[in-house]
Formats: sequence, C-alpha cells, structure tokens
Amino acid sequence: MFIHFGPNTFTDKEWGHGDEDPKIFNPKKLDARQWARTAKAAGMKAIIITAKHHDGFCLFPSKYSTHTVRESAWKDGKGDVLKELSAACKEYGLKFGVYLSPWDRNHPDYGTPKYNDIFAKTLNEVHTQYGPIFEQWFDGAKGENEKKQDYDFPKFYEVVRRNNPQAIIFSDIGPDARWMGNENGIAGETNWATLNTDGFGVGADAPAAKVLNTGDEGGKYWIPAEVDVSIRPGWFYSAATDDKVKTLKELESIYNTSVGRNSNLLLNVPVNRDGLIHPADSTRLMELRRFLDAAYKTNLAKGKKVTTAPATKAAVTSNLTDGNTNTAWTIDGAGKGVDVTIDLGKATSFNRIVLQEYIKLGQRVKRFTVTYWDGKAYKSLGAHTTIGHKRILSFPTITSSKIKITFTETLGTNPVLSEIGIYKAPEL
Ligand code: FUL
Ligand code: CA
Repeated sequence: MFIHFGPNTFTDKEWGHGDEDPKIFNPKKLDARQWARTAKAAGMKAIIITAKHHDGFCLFPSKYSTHTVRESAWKDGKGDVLKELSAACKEYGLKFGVYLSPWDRNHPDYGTPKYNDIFAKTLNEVHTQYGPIFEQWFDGAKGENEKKQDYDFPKFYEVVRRNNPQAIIFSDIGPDARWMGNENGIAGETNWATLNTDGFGVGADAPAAKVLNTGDEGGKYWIPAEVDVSIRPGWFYSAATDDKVKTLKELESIYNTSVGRNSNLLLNVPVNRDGLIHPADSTRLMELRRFLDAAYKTNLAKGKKVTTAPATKAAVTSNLTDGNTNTAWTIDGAGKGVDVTIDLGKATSFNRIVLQEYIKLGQRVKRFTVTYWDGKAYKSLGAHTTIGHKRILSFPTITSSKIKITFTETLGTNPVLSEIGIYKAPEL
C-alpha cells in the first residue's frame, strides 16, 4: 500500500508550496496500526509512505529541516509518523518503505550545491533510524519554472545501499524498479522487465513514457515496472473525493493491467485529517480482497493433463499445472510454433487464464496465441505478446474442455514456463 500524507491532507492540495504553516498538521486520532491492519487485511505485503513530499515537510523530526512533525501541532511536536508506522509494519508482518521527494519547495538550500548533501543526510536519517527499509521510492516530478537542481543520484543510492543493501530502489529508471509511465494503473500489454537506461536520468531526462510502459525488448538492465495508482482521483486525501473511491470493477481492471501485466501494484490509499484510513477506502479494499480470493481460489487446471507438440516428457509437462511456481517446463529450440494443450477432462466454464514464466531464467516469450476447444473446433482467445512473471488474460466466461497455448515467438531461445492456471472469477 502506498500512503500519501502530510500538510496537503489539511489543505486539500496535491502539490504543497512548502510555505504552509507546519502547525496545520495535526492528525489527532492518528493510528498507524489501523493503516497496517487495513493493508494486511487487504492482502498487501508492504507500506510505502511519503516521508517527504514536494512541500519538503518531513513526517519525522529531521535534523536537516525546520519543516517537520516537530514544528507541527501534532502531539505538541513530539510525534514521529515514521517511527509509529515502521513499528506497526513490524507488528503486522508488513515490509516498510519510504518515498522521499528530491524536489523540495521548502528547503532554503534547494537549488544550491549544498542541497545534495542535505538530501543525502536526510535519507541517511531515515535509513538508519527506521529500518529495515525494503524499498526507497524516488519521485521524478518537478513543477515548471522551479529552481534548478542537479541531483546527485549516485550519492543518494550509496546511502540506501550502505544502510539497507536489500532495498529496492525505485525511480523513473530504477536502478531496481522503474516507473511504468502513467498514473492510471495501466502497464503495457507488452511489458518487458528489461530497460536501456544508459544516457537517461529521472524526470525530464527519463525515457519516453511509452518506453517506460513497455520496457525495452532485449534491454540491457533488469528493471521491472512498478505500477503506482491511487484508489481516489488524487494522491492525497480530500473529503471531496469520499464518493469517488474507485469501484471494485475499476480496481479489478487495475489488478489485471498491473499484476496481470508483469508488474507489481502499489495502490495508494491516502490517510485523512484524523490520521486514519477512511471507511470508503477500507470497505473497497476488503471487497477487492474478497473478490480476488474468490477468483483465484480454485485453479481449474491444477493437476490436469498437459500435452505439447513437439512432445516433451510427461514429467516435465506436468510441471505446468502442479500449482508450484518452482517447477517449470521448457522445450529445446527457439519455441516457435510450440503448442501446449491443457485437457480439463470435461466442459468447464472459466474467464481467466494466468501464465507465468520461470522468471529466474529471464523473460523470453515475445508472442503467443490462445485457442479453446468448443466441442467442434478451436476458437481464438486472441494473440498476445509478453508474459513475464505473471500474465492474466481476462475474457467473458466461456465453456470448454481444452485450451491450447501456441508460442509463436521467443527472444530466440527456449520458453520456460512455471505455471498455467485457469480460473472462473465472479462476474462484476
Ligand atoms: C508524482 C507526484 O508529483 C505526485 O504528487 C505523487 O506523489 C506521485 C506518486 O508521484 O510524481
Ligand atoms: Ca509449476
């Protein structure tokens, strides 16, 4: 879960100017355990919070700023949101991550060479006091006609690597996870986990959004996409959007275009002025959880017979439907025109097919088609492109006893798949 929270929550702004009175920050009922409990119940694995957004306000009492919780009215300046949230994440078995915006509209040194050092020190505070931190989120945004600042990203990365070597570093271009190019939750139908980043930077220097959306086929670096999107129209809470929380149908669609397109989903659920997640959001999250549990409870392909043409050994083909992502199937050659047929044994209704590459060996499938046996002939379920870690195909319910996946092109090497699942999700 992504959480946007700060002075903007109290001013109904998306981008604060940095000159807001810090006293306005006063979430009297703040309960980080409620956030963690909600995230956990929704099935999420981690929380990433805006430790510092563009307005420069720090949700922790940073030594390097005078615009922090310490200067706020909350808990008479003695509060520390990061401390409470990192403890709550530990309690609920969630990973804890932080967003720090390099663009800072409050700090007096922003726009001078001194700022890079200040930012590195601020990062260091966060990474030494609130860890372990599983992901460092660097935002690439900056308004027009703002002060110029050349960021020293190598210096920032060094702080993260030194303190939390396991942490994923996210920015427009990684180095570990990349922005997916839009804020609507829609990764490319073609989505390579690889990207060419030599000569590129974050923000204005990033590759075109279209490229971030699809990755680069055969790209030099492994930088999978992460999909950040808000459950509301804005990133920050506003009472004006209480009735605009995305519907279950919209959220399921986002799930399919993010998780189902070789990405991780980072769904933003903003905290309100009380310091709580609003019931409109938590209710929707629970609906989504219930839906996903129902949709993916029964894998109709599990244990079902698989044949391939050309043939592969039964012991290997059965790996495709054993429900275990650590066992895989492959076939010699470039995988052109290889058919994989799953025999369900009887006419069965379904509306989702989930394909997974054995991602430890990279991403290889470039094109594949899906057909299903309607009792007389094979009918098309479309021609598709990449698979990656997970590809979800969603379509109106059909009834069939057999599906056939045909690999039509790979990156010049054998396809390696760990699972093919078939499901019947509730209709929305
Ligand atoms: C953007 C920011 O400008 C938004 O305010 C928000 O934080 C979003 C996740 O990233 O670049
Ligand atoms: Ca398997």
